[in-house]
This record gives sequence, structure tokens and C-alpha cells, in this order.
Amino acid sequence: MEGVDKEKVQKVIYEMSKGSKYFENEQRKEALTKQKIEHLRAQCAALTDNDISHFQKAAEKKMLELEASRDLSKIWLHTDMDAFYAAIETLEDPSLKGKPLAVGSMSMIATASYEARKFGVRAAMPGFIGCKLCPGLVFVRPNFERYTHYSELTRKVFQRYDPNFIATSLDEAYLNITNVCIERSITGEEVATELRTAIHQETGLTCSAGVAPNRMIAKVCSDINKPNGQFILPNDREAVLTFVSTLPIRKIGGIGKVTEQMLRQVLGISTCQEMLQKAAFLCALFSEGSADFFLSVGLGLGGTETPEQRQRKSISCERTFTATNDSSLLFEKLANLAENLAGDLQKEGLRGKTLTLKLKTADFEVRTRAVTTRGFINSKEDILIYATKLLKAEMPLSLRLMGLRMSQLHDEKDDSSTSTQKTLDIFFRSSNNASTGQQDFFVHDESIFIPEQRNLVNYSNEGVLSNPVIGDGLGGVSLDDVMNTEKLDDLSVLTSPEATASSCKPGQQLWIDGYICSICGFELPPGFEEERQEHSDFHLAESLQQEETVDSKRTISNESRLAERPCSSTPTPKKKLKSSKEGKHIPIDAFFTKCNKNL
Ligand code: DCP
Ligand code: CA
Ligand code: CA
Repeated sequence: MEGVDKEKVQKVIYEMSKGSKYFENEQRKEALTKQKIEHLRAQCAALTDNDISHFQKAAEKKMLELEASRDLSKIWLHTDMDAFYAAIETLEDPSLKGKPLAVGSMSMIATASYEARKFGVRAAMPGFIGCKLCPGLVFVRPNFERYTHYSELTRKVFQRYDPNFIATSLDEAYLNITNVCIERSITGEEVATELRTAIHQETGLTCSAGVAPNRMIAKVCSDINKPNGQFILPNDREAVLTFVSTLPIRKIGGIGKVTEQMLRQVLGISTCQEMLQKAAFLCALFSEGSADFFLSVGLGLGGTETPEQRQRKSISCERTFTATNDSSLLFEKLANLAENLAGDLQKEGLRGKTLTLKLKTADFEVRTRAVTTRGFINSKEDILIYATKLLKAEMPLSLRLMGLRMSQLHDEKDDSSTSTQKTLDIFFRSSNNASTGQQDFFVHDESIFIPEQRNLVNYSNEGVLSNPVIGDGLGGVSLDDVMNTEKLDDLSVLTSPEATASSCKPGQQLWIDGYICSICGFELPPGFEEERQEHSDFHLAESLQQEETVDSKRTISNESRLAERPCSSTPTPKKKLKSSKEGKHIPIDAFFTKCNKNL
């Protein structure tokens, strides 16, 4: 965004979005953040000298521990395709070359070419605002099959350098190139050059790369010389510390707008290194996991081991459309979704048992409703039967988004039936299928718990999670491992006074299966890093608000609302949770508006 007249861009965005629901929500979010900041400031002011020296000691101990875990023996490379969708569209239609291009529609832009970015046009911006900023802006509708095809081509190249490469989105991957460097006695820089050349040869597209001793830093590095560039940070402690000494915290995956504002406005932290200078305060004000994360950022630490591969846990699709209450139109869209989902399941040879319907109302309220079927299904017809029942139960309503997800998957190639039977007991039964005379499925209104299984998430807004796993396809990492991982995109940096941290960590938000928010069930593919951060930030702000009333020796407020929060690591079976209609729901409109890429 260098060279962009930011003030002008902001003014246009402000003028054009003023009064919209999106705008109102942005304002709500801002107000919430402000409140959090005030609260943290008050907490900070209440710290006694004794408190501070206590936390200083704790912080120093923690930093020593973290330092001891530093591993400089691995070389990680992160690649990120340049203007991915836009570059592909230009490749397919060379007449677009050099033009300011937006992939998306008037309601939402998925990405913009670098020519368009000069005008301030960017991903997640409504197209009509893009037009205002850049009058000659050319629009192309997204073509996801195309993007998947090119993504596969890039992955074939990644495979040659690291068979266990970690793809975090269609256009991004982490490669452990330690072995390649050793075996061929070449440097990380040479590997990066070679790999980028190979990707260009195979796809005609350019990418950028970062090489560093850990994934967290490698990702930051891949952005430094973007587009079509690379940056190498040597495996040297001093080099890493120097690098982070001036690195703005916002560059770190996992530190979004809200976290950035809080750290800057409350503690005056704007670079990673300043985390270390304010270590005592970080430990005093934030939960242990969050403080560990902040300190590891300050030390330039990140994930170095390749996580175990995890199985795919669910498949989903969703569509955004102009809000409508026309039921025949809605059922038609549902049928399309069912067909899509069935196609995807069949392509992968999978069947599933739990079907979740996701709805976003015209007012941006998000609801999820799920059923668990007796047998595994993957046909359009079967899916549609259950999806229709779920949707009917919600009617009438006006919707702007519908999605279907199938989880509890069973691979047809794999005979070992998953322990589905036991899971059935814990679902409460649907009353509305009594008419069939037999229980062919169970409706679980909002939430499902599967003890000993980590693959299902609670979709209520109350933040219950059976066995917290930070997931993004990088392998299950428990929250306690947070400091050893760079799962920054996934980590909601949560503040949590001691009182809340002991038995449970309310509000800790994770990306289940790499894309499902553990708190509200919203799905965001791994490519949407910014949106993920924003989403995490949102929950962070929310949890802070809840914490305001938690009784803690460090907090100024006394009344604990914790009890209201069904927060437990051993979930209670047969627990009927409030539907989102009755309970509070999370006002994440803006976020949903921003990330809807299904145009
Ligand atoms: N994407 C999207 N909606 C967003 C962000 C991204 O649909 N809000 C899609 C379009 C992008 C692709 O994901 O082309 C990759 O996202 P990136 O954030 O990596 O952006 P680009 O690859 O487009 O550009 P850059 O060169 O900055 O990486
Ligand atoms: Ca990307
Ligand atoms: Ca990219």
C-alpha cells in the first residue's frame, strides 16, 4: 500500500459506507476495543510495585525458558503467490495485463491486481467502493476451480523440496528445506530462487518467499520483498533478534488490529522487541498462553517442527447472495449447495454423518443448525432431505448467506468405522422428526460434544470446546503448546486474568480443522489471514469484556460472570444449549461482510 493516498482512501470508504450495517458494526467494534483499552489501562494502573516486581520475575523466568527452546537448526521457507486470483485471471486473459483489476463483484472484492492496489483497492472491500477509488477498475468474477488448479501445480513443485510441506491456503505454504540444503549443500537463498523459478515455469505465476529458522519469521520474511521477491534471514540468533527489534507487531500473524491497538495504547508496544521490555506487564495483564505468545514474538521464536498430518475433518461450501426472504429461492440455493457438497464429498470418496446448516440473516446474525444422521451419507438427495428440514425449522427468514458442512467423515477407502455410536447418545433428539415415527436423525440445535474426539466443534456462541486444539491442518497442538508454535493465525491472543485461567480459558478462540472458529462456528479458509486476525481480535475484545467482571486480585471489577459461561474441558453430554436466537450472538457483521468471497 506504499504510495497510496491513505487519507483519501479512508475518506472515500467512510463516505460510502456511512450508515450501513457494516459501518455500524465497525463502530460497535471500535467502541468495544476502546472499552477494553480503558479496562486494561485501569488494570495496569492498579498494579502495585510489588505486583510489578512479582511479574517481572515471572517474566524473566519465562523468557529464559523460551530462550532455551530456541532451535536454530532448521531452515523454513514460506511462499505466498503474488496477487493470486488476479494473476491467474491475467494469465488466462492477457488483455487484462497492466490493468487495474479486481477479482470479485460490486459487493465484494476477493483480491486486486497491484495496479489496482495503487488506488487503494484491496481484498475484502466492496466493489462499489473500489470503483470509486479507481474509476477504470476492471472486474472479473472469481473462478475457484481455476485457482485450485494452479494451486495444485504449485504444490507439485513444493513436493519436490519438502514432501511434508504445509499448505495453509491455496496460495501459501511452509516448506522445511533443511534437508534439501544439507543434501545438496546449497543455501536457503538458493533454494528460494530455484523454487520460485520452478513455480514460475510450471504455472506462469510469480510468488514471493521468505527463509528463516522458524515458520513465524519465514512468513514475515515472505512479505518483505513482495511481489516476486524473497528475503532470507540467516539461522543466527543475533540476526533474528535484530530482525524483530524493529519489526512492527502487526506484521506477526495472530496480532490483528485490536491486539495491536491494545498493546500500543496500553503498554506503548509497537515493535516486537518492546514486548520484552514490557514483559512484566504482559504477564500481569494477559493469560499465560497469551503472555507466552507475546514473549516468544519478542524473542523471534516460532514453530520449527513439522506437525503431524491430520485427517480432513469436514467439507463445506457456502454462498453469499443478495438478502432475500423468497423461500423458493432459498430452497433452490440450498439444493445447489447440497449438490456442491455432494460433489465434493464424492470426489474425495467421503461420506459424513453430521450436516451443519449455516445461515446468515439479512441482519448479519449467524446461526448454525446441525443434524446427525444414522448412517453416512454423501448423495445430493440425502443431504437435501436433512438440509431442508433444518432450513424449514428456521423459516420464515431473510438470508444473505447459506452454507452446508459435512463432518464426522468416513473415508470409503477406510473400513474402520469411527466411533460414531457413542456419539449418538449424546445428541438430544429432535422433536420435529417425531412424525416419521422413527429416529432417523438427531438434531442438535447449536452444539454438539464428542468426548474423546476432537473433530467436532461447538457452534454455540458461548465458547465451549471439548478438547481445545489449535488446528489448521498443521496437526493438533494443544493450547499449552502455544509458545512452541507459530500458529499465530489461529491463536487468538487472549487476555485472561488468573482467576479465569485456572480451570478454563474462556473465549480462547481456535481454528478447528484449520478454518472453523471454535467460538462462533464461522468458517474462514486459511487464505484469509487478515480476516482471521480480525475475527480473532473480535473474540478477544469480547472475552475482555466478559473478563471485566471477573473477580481477580488484579482486576478492579469484582463480580464474576464466569459461571454464566459454560466453560469446561470435559463437556457435559446431552447438554442443550441455548439457540443463538435466545442467547446473545456475536455481532461480527462487518467481518462477515468482508470475507464473503462467494460472490
Ligand atoms: N482472498 C479472498 N478474500 C480475501 C483475501 C484473499 O478471496 N479477503 C483470496 C484472493 C487472493 C488469495 O485469496 O488472491 C490469496 O490471498 P492473499 O492475501 O495472499 O492475497 P494475494 O495473493 O491476492 O496478494 P499478495 O500478492 O498480497 O499475496
Ligand atoms: Ca496468501
Ligand atoms: Ca498471496
